[in-house]
Amino acid sequence: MANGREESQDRCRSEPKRLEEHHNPVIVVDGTDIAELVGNEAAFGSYVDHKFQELDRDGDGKLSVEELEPAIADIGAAIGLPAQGSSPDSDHIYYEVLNEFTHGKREAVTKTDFKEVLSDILLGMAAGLQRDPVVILRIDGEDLREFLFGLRFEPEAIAIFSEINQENVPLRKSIMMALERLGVGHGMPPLSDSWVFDSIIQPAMSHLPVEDLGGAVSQETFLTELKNILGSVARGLKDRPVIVAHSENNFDGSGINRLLSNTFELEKLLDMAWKELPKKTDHKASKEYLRVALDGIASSAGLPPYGAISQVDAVVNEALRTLNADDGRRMREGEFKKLMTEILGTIRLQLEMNPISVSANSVVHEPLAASSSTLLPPPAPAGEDASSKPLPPPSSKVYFAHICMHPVHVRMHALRKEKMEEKMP
Ligand SMILES: [Ca+2]
Repeated sequence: MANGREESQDRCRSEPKRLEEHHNPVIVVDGTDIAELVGNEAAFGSYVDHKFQELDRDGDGKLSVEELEPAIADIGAAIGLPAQGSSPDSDHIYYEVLNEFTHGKREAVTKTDFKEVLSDILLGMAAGLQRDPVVILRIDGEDLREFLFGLRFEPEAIAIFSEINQENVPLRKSIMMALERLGVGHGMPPLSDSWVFDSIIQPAMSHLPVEDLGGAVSQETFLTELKNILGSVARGLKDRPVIVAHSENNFDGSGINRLLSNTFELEKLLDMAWKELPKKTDHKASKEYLRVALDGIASSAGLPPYGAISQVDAVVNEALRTLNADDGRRMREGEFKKLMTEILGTIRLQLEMNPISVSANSVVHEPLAASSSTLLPPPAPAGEDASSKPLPPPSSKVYFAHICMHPVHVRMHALRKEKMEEKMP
């Protein structure tokens, strides 16, 4: 058991262990502001009025599919999707969002519908952010300098070197490999971002020969060069700080645990899930639909939607296989509920033994000139002392990591279900 935990921590060892210990200004985006806006009847009403008027270009009191386009594009931008038409995966989400507005009919939308769907989308985002807040970090070289001149540097650098050295790599490549092993926890911005790479990393490495001549680098040269380059990266970051949106998702079975210990909620969810399954005249449903049913209650069980995180998918698949849930037979309601509970229990056990941790860092580029056109209110700093230096409000990219894991339509559907449940006696 302990072994599994260690492995999973090891996988994200380059991530900050305790973000609050960073002395850089930190903002936590947890969806509170969005939820407050939507929850404030008057404010949200006038917000919708204004937005609707802006979108209804021909002034007929309805939004045609064409007039909805800018709103859909805004939502796409707010959740960090690439522009429409650039990828089939994201276009699918655009399509889903449009369908939410038009109820799949591609007809003009009234203000009431518009308000309802917009509120669902925003609350869906808020719920996702509340569950997994995004932390906005300002990386300005201070943490990197602290790492460089602190006690951690030498042992960590030597450990990295011995790992790299097994492959006998030359100087430039070994430095690149070392930089890739350092993360936000060391005060390094994500190298995968092309702006960071071109503007911060490349200039710091410019004194190294472009072509790696000679053979494997010695430990001494490696340590000296790494120190030089990190010092130079820290200076670069001081002049051009990088804003990073950091999010972490832990799947450790605790969500399933909560659900399983609340028999009332569990029963309600399973009732709903059963009702939605297609059945034959004998009132039996095929086991093929177990996966769909499971996906439907995923958010209530603290699980990502199926297909979002492969490690979690593997755990789910294994649970279904172990319980013969994919034998294609048909089941009655009682059997369905029993099986679902067993599947959840198996997934919980597996996640408790081997928790899965996923983290994402994305660089926030635009200083939000575009925020006036976006559908989201700008978040405020978390706590007064959290921002000694003013931070630009986070841009659309902030939401990117989330949406990868919780596609907006999945969350909206989960929310709809909650609403339906509330209405139920
Ligand atoms: Ca119109």
